Amino acid sequence: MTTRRQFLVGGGAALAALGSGKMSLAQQPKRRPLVISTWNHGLASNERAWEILSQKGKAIDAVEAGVQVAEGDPKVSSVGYGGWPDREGNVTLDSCIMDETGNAGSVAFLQNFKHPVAVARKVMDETPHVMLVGEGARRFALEKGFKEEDLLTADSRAEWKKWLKNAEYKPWTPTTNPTHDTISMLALDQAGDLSGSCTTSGLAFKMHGRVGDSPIIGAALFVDNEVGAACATGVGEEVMKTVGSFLIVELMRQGMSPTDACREGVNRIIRKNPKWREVQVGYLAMDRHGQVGAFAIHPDFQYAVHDGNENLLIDAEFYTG
Ligand code: SD4
Repeated sequence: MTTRRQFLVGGGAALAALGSGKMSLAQQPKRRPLVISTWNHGLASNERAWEILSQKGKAIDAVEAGVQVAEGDPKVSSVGYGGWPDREGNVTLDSCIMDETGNAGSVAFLQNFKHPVAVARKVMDETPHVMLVGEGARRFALEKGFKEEDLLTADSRAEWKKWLKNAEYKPWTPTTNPTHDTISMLALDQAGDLSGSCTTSGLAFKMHGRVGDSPIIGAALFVDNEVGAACATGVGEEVMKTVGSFLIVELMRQGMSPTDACREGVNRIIRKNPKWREVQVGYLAMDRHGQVGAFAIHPDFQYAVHDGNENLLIDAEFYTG
């Protein structure tokens, strides 16, 4: 029988067991550097991050460079260039980044820049603020030398035209749009520092101006170097309402394993929202020792883990009632 796990690149049983949550905490190797990211486009993004981590680079540089691979790939229909547009045909981007000191930068509702995560990094490094949105974010990006470009591709325009025929809006569910996947990434570097990033074009065919969880520190991403880091993908409204990534890091602080903390993050959504069956959310977490975990509402969530020996795509555990 063909299982998703046969997509593993490399094939290490240890990493696979770790990802499945079937390995006890005591059994999990304490490793660094390490990088994890959401969905199968995480594999290529992890490779780029690894180039930096393996040369003793900083986690913050690795997570910024890593997700730019997905941002620049026109085949990834939910991030950056080639991302599916809003109802009016505009590709609008949300992104954030957070480092080991608790510094963070973020952009929301940004249009026409291929690498919003790089703009978010500049917000973090070169302004006294955390978040810039819309026109202000655009002006800032131009000042910093980023070039505007049309991010709609022939394929994403065709998808939008197809959608316009019925113009029926349903937030993404696993069965209606399995390809709609944000990239979120967490890394632990050789020095033992954690960082994370997240970047997306958001839910396809959303209302113009809609901002999801992806640029919201504490929702789609949170890093606390003393404890660990967490990140999210899926229907952002659910993640925002439960402040998912912050919750998961706080649960790890109280002693929960990364997998158990992610499971509780999902349980919060399920307990609060009677329509939880209609939405997908997936969480990833990593503690400061390099132990990782993941959990999703529905079964289709995969994540990529690179520890230098292997770069594996792993099926996350999911809610079974
Ligand atoms: C959003 N969280 O804009 C993003 C979408 C996403 O996989 O993660 N899709 O709500």
